[in-house]
Amino acid sequence: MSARLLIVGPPGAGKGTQAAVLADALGVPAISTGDIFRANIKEGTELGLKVQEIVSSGGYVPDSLTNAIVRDRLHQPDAIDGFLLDGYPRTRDQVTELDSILAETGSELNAVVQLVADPDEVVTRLLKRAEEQGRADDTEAVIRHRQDVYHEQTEPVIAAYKARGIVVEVDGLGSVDEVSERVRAALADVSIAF
Ligand code: B4P
Repeated sequence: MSARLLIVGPPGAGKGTQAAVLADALGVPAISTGDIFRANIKEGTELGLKVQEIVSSGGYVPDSLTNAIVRDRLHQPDAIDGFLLDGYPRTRDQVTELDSILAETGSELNAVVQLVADPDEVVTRLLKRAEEQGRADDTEAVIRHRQDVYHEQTEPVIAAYKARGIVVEVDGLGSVDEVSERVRAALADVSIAF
């Protein structure tokens, strides 16, 4: 089905994990700005070199760079009829940009899935991922910094979407399957069934 969705939540809430499951079930592309930055860092592209230090330290990449990437990605043919954005928008300026991109195509967001998770539990998850994947931004100090940045810059984004009445809140604790089932049920409640 065609659906235009966002998934948001604090670092480690399970966004990337649930985005993959959800996008697959909906038949839309999952677009993760974090994955795009990591791929560019790995390949040593010009963008990768620009953002490497910012991402490793847990800060946000400047809106001008991030917005341009998402604008380009959303204009690709596979995203015209629907998409699941993972980790974007993360700032108020990015919300404004996404509104403008969608207005150009006469479309709008159907829902925002907010994953909620206890801060200490997510630190545990991310430290486990650090052992498995060795991500530069998964040390405890950087994770705590990412949580602070999320609180300052991304919670206002969620408030803005709540004011529009399109946020569905989902408990992110439990097994991956349990959380997926909660996401499915929460979206069914707002008539997004799959
Ligand atoms: P992201 O890639 O979005 O990083 P994240 O917040 O850690 O989420 P991620 O998707 O990786 O982890 P998840 O919660 O799924 O961003 C990384 C960086 O890129 C940012 O810090 C910033 O520098 C930059 N960036 C990205 N977007 C940007 C934007 N819009 N503007 C500016 N800068 C931007 O999963 C975490 C772990 O939990 C996984 O290991 C997973 O296996 C595990 N897990 C998931 N569900 C679980 C469950 N139910 N139980 C147990 N473990 C679970």
